[in-house]
Amino acid sequence: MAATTEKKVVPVTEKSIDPASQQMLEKARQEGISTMFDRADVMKPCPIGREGMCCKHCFMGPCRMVGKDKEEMVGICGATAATIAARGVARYVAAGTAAHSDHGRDLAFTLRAVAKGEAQGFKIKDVKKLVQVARIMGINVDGRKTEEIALDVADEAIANFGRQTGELTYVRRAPKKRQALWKKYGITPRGVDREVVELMHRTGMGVDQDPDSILTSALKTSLTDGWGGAMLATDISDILFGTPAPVKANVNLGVLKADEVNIIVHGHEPTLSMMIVAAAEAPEIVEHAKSKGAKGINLAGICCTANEILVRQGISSAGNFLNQELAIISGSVEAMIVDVQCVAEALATTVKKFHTKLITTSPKAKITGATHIEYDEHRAMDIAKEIVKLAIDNYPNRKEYAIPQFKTDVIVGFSHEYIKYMQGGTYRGSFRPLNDAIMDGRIMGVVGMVGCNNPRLCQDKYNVDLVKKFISHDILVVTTGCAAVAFGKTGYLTPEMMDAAGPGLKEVCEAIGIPPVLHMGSCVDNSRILTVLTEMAEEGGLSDDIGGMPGVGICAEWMHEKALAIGVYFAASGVPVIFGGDSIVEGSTKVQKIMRDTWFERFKGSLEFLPDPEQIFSRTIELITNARKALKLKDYESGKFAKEKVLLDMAARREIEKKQREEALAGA
Ligand code: CUV
Ligand code: SF4
Repeated sequence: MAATTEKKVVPVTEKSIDPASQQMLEKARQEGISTMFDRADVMKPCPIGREGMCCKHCFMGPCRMVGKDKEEMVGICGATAATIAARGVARYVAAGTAAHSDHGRDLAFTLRAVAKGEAQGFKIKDVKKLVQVARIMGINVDGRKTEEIALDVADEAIANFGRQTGELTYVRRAPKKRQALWKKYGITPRGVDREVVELMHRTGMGVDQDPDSILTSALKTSLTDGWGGAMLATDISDILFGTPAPVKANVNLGVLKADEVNIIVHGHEPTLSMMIVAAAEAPEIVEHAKSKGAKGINLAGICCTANEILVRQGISSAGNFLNQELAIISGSVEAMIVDVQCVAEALATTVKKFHTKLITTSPKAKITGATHIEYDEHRAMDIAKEIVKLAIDNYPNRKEYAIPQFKTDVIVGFSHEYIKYMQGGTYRGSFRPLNDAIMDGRIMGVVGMVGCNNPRLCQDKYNVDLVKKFISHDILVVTTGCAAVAFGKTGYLTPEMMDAAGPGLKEVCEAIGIPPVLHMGSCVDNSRILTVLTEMAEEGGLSDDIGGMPGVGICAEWMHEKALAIGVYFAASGVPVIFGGDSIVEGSTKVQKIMRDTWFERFKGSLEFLPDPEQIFSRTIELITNARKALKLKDYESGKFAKEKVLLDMAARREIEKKQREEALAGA
């Protein structure tokens, strides 16, 4: 009977909590277009690989550990389940580190070209940041030209990749205690390339075969991401394109426009997209768009290319990872321009049903069926204009389209510099107010919520469920990447959302005028969170190291290997980290214990996997409570605190008002 063979279709409401996504997914299904959402139901994950129990590091295998006794099993070479699971994690970390670091390396070369006057259309936008970075690097700045300093900074940055001995430059930025701990356990990183290559070597057939040793090496390599490639990417992007400060923008598919040429930039790098922003504003280009019957050019982003231009220029974001196919399915996108990372190959098939042009631009990332227009920083502006023109010329080809009418207001762009500034201004900016608020229990702790969408989980649901609970428990949330966009779509990135926060957090948000959830940028900008934690440690009153802070890192809907590299470098830096979804080391309790318990004993940072948001929440509260206890901070008890606080607030406010009146009278 036909009915039994028909696959049960999962309702769109179980696929995403985002009404725009639901609407586009409905459209896709009606038009018979396949998406990641639906393919996730058809393509069941390999259960062996999913729990870290498949090894394919040599051709005697692949060897699979299955069944009840898998932890007692060995591969043909004798590799244990624990070794296999640890090697799996390590290779994820190597690949993730490579991705962020290659991105950072390209930016360093761009800075070099700019310093030498060879990069068309680029200039150094934030000289103050350049000087600040140069000082950290130990580069002389006195009486020197901007370009000279920039060239030295670029060369020092580039040296971090190929460095064979010594230390990564930014190791010195970490709290002293952290540096000592890294030394003690032998994980002070050398150069990025060296650590990635070594980790690939170690995890090959017949090399490092002690799970603890393999995982220690993964910690070391991940540090070249957080304190290397990613941190350099953040700093150099700030130097070239400006350090973010709060800016208003819109988020979600509703940012696409009916009567304008819609161009989407997608991927991770800011360089070409920044140039496209400029190209789309050039008078002759705008004129050209009008000559084709469009009212103008509308630029929007997806994934972290979006975050880069969102936090710096207020360019709208059309959404996060799972929105990429949906934007095209709206039928309203003239061109989608992609660079590197998180670009689904499926786009090449999806665009065939529409007029959309898919344009690849990185020499590292080509997709069969896409138009390749290669980016070259020496001719960046010319290339940007060529691409925008191509999109404009495609506007008359637009047929039927349906733009979901959902978009939200957001305030984004909380760089660590701005977070410091907002707590006291240019001269008195410090982390004192934040530390004080944590010490006296107005803020219970800080949680970093980062990472992707994953079609195996209902889009945005896990992140949003958690953020709601955190802020109502007076936990300040800092966020990046696709998680940040999820919070944007649901309204959490507006100051008005302070009403959903607990009384203590609300008071702090009110005093400074900030949302309870701070969008700090793209995935490489997770390095900003490391800087914030370091400054909090140096400010005093809490822990004198990143380790021991009442803070937790959460990656609830992750999918990319980069996310795992981030999780591991946070652990190595002293932050307990929780990942959502299934555990990639489910098959080995030994490896789970090393990553959760042994790492915590050594580094006060850890990585664990919890599938259920409820569990993630209660574990987070437990970790923060334990940290507060160890620091002997005032008890935080939600509820009791809330009541006390309200009374106190009323009395305190009356007291302040009385004082103000008296002062005013005295002055008059
Ligand atoms: Ni990296 S967060 S899907 S784009 S890595 Fe890509 Fe930023 Fe995840 Fe999102
Ligand atoms: Fe099997 Fe060992 Fe080869 Fe892995 S390295 S595939 S466990 S023989």
